[in-house]
Amino acid sequence: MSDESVHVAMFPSAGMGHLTPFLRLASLLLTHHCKVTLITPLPTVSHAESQLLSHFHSSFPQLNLIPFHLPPPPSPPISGDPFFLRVQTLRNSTHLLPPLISSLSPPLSLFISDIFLVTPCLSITQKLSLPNYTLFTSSASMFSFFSHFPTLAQSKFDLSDEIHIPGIPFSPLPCSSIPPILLHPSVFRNIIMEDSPNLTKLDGVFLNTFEALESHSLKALSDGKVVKDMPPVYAVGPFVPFKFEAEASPSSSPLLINWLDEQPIGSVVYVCFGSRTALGRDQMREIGNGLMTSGYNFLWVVKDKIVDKEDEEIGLDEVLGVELVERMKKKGLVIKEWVDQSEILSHKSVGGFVSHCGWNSIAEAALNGVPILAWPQHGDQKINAGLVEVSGWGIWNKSWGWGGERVVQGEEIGDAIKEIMENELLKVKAMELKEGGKKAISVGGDCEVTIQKLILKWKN
Ligand code: BUP
Repeated sequence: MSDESVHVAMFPSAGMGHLTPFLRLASLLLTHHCKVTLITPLPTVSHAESQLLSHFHSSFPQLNLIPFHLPPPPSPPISGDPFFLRVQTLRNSTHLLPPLISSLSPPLSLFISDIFLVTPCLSITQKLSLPNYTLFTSSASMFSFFSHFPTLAQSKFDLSDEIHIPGIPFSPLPCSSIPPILLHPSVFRNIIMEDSPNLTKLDGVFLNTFEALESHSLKALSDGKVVKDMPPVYAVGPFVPFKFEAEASPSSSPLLINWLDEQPIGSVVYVCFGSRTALGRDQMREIGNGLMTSGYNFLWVVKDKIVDKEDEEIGLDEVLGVELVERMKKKGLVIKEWVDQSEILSHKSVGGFVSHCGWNSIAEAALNGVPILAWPQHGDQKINAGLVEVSGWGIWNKSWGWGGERVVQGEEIGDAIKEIMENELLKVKAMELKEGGKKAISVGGDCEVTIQKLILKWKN
């Protein structure tokens, strides 16, 4: 029976990289008998988001889903990226929240907002005397970076310098690891400069991470070594897919899973660059060549456009060329639609993951003990790649640069794939992390203890 004395409102921003961890945290709170109200920005930017939302609602009919109908984006558009535009529209629209949340019953106990919405949400929750937490959707290392960035920005660093960021275990790091979008005036630079100083006004920060993966950063954050007066940081990961999440994806179809079932244990390379990264076609063709020269069987998720709605009309032959598509049929599956990545990473035949290092992907790989070939493309991904490298369960070839900086050739890609598939040390470390992750989410583990303590606190 639901104990509704704790009522949590959750407000995610745009994209699967944000919605997925929000829904996984919501499922954790629902299974601990909290009442959860999900404020749902509509229309969603991608089809994947609307499908996931609908599956989530059917998995948890007790969820209170409040549609948050958005006004049109600012004109002229401040960015060409529809996900960035959405974040800005959300930030401009938080004044619409009070009528939606102040009449909820029972009254809200707390509000969890997306990390990109900190300042505008605080301005509302402070007026309503409502505790405000945030879910940071990347690593604890990246959270350290986010928290420290305004100090760094004032220091007028030189791009050839190394920078020291407290809380990052592989600090000092080269300036080339700073998300390029933060090096010049941009929507996100403005957001981080405005929001980071306000983190201390929050009641707490949730992270999809765990001790065995990020003990260094978690300790530095809690000890106030990154920012003085940091609110409590709660490591409640690695998040697990909610029940029935798989049904939102065609990969639950027997075809893909049957194919994986037929492959030897640990023999398949899985390749995916996340929900909003479309590589150049030249680069994709080199990846195809690299997969073929690696000699391993593979499962590759191809994306040609940032937003899935625009990807639907374009066929694989057009993106990769008929000849390559034909050649690859002998060694693998190439898919140009949404798959259930968690299900794939948990399959026994998958032995390596070529990843852009979006944090959800990295946390899913850690939970399943899959070694990583890190190939960061933009944003937080070099910082996450650094963490993968320093933790010893993956490799990162820094000369490949950011996505699009140069076309990495098939031969180099093939060699790197062989290394992740054959290096025993990576496998051992990946299995250790898997154990650490399983322990964190087991009965009586860190995640459960933290959530239970919080629920007690919220009840009082
Ligand atoms: Br594509 C794809 N199936 O086909 P990240 C992605 N995912 O389940 P991103 C699928 O989307 P940000 C697919 O498992 C992960 O949970 C994947 O999040 C899932 O990267 C999520 O890894 C992708 O954080 O978001 O999409 O680039 O930019 O916010 O990191």
